[in-house]
Amino acid sequence: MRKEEFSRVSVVGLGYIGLPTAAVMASRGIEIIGIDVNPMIVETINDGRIHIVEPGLDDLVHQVVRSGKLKAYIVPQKADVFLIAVPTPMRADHSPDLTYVEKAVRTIAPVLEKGNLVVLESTSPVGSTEQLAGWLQDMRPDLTFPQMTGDNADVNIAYCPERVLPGAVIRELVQNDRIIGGMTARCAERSRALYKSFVEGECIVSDSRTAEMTKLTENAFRDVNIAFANELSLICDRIGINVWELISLANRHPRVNILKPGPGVGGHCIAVDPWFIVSSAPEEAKLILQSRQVNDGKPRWVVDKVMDAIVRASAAKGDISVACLGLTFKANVDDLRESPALDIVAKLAGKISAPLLIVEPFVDALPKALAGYDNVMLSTLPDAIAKADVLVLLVDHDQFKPLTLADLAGKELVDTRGMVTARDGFGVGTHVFGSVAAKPVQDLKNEV
Ligand code: SAJ
Repeated sequence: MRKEEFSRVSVVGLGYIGLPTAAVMASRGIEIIGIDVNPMIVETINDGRIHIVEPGLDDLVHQVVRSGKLKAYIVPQKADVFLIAVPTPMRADHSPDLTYVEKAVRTIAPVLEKGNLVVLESTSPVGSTEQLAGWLQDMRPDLTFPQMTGDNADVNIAYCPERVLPGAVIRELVQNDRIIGGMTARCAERSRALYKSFVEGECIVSDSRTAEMTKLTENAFRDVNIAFANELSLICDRIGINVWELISLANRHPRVNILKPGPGVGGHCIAVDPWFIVSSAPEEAKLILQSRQVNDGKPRWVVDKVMDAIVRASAAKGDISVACLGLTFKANVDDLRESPALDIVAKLAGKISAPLLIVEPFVDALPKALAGYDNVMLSTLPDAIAKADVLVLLVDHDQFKPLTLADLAGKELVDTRGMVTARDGFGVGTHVFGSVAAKPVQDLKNEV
């Protein structure tokens, strides 16, 4: 496969995955046509700027737009390859919604030509790549597709799931291994050649259904393991053990590696993808379903703990203020999608009339879910620490890490991430302390 066959690649969907992928490929000298339905996004990118926060992406996009290798459009353009990276959300009943994939297919169908390669990157339920091929067949009866003529098809189709970690996308795009699921051997080989033009990790070939399930499995694995940690945190709270100490000790075993409890699981991936497995095999996916329920139940549990802390603080001090540190779904990103922290703050806002100060270095304004509450306001970290009687640590942003127990003396503390509870070794019980006796943890070097 010669490199010049992919001299022009169209990336459909310029979001958290599409834009970094487009920019990295463009930086390798490939002409990239970015397509997005949002005129604001197209304009921002063509200006050399970005609409999301991702370390290193700003500079890269600026550079490739200036060199002319990346240009964004609203209308589709002809290309050698079409790479689809659009959202695949979940419906209210937890079933997958492929509407955006279908729209992307509708967008590219008119400009598709013999010799093209179409690659789906969006996280999708098993069978979606074949579904995409079926839609293309209906829309372009003049062309042949892999399900019709196998390796002799006019258009090749493959599935290659993204697997980059938000916050480390640029590095992981290049370094991670990729799984490439071709509808036929030729589809897989052509896609492999495409990815090898910018991926330093291995590109491993499989069929499209296995590749789809691989992606879902990776995120379900993480969800199940986080659920184990979250369940432990509930158990430890019940029986008066510091879960952070417990995990750090258990992880000293050479074959144990427990993840971190937290306020719940957020983001558009891990909180969603396991449901795609559950909806494909509801009878069999029992552990995966249970893990989703454990993780989804955690925000409610944290809210109950905060309410208990509020009751204690009010009894001791009368009028009190509450501060919540962090709204995003995890540390050092600006992403609020499926954020348990935001969910917890919104639930608290609906329950209390005391001032609720929010510290979130990655947002400039309160999100919609918190608008309309007079007692909820954005605050700075020093201001929140000075005023709060109840402090809720929800996201372990780097900006919050220097906080010590001494800074928080005299406050009720709900530390959902073990930010100070794990490091400073304080507290019987998992999340709530201040009212319980201190129990030093001697050795937390083996961080969880
Ligand atoms: N979390 C915990 N405890 C942990 C680890 C994570 O509570 O020990 C929480 C986080 O705070 C967050 C959620 O889980 O709310 C997910 O965060 P994450 O960092 O584990 O994962 P994501 O959603 O940012 O990215 C995941 C990654 N998948 C895996 O690690 C298997 C990434 O590689 C995928 O590309 C991404 O999903 C995706 O797009 O599917």
